[in-house]
Amino acid sequence: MPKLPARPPFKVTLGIAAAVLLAGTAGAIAAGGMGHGGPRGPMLRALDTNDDGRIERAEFDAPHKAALAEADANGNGMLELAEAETYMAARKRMRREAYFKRLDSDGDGSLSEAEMRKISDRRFSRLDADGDGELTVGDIGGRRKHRRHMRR
Ligand SMILES: [Ca+2]
Ligand SMILES: [Ca+2]
Ligand SMILES: [Ca+2]
Repeated sequence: MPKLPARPPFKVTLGIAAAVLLAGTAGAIAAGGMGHGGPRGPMLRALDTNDDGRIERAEFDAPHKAALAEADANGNGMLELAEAETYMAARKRMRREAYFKRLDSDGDGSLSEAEMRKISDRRFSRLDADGDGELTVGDIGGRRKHRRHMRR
């Protein structure tokens, strides 16, 4: 019988899966989204595990495999609907929590008016294309041509 290289069991990648989950990497890729940082930045650096500045196919696939391993609660190597739902719900919750923590700059577990004000400040300045402190049809219309975030 020809000796084939043994397929690494999914369990091996569970540690990576946890790290990837925390970084939000696998989900971002799986969803086809690149986040606000664009296709570069922390996400790609996280993928480049051998640090050579390129994402090899194996590096690209690793988070997907890891995500499957993480989501495959009964360990049968397949993703059932219930497993996928649980996994995605958990990811969503983590993302919301991370977002909340980012906004909660004093870390007291609640958002004050000043902290919430930062959200609207940020949205406003994104929309205010010419930076004059007012939103005009020109700001918003002009922006829409170049940016996709208006769809959100
Ligand atoms: Ca690499
Ligand atoms: Ca399964
Ligand atoms: Ca706070």
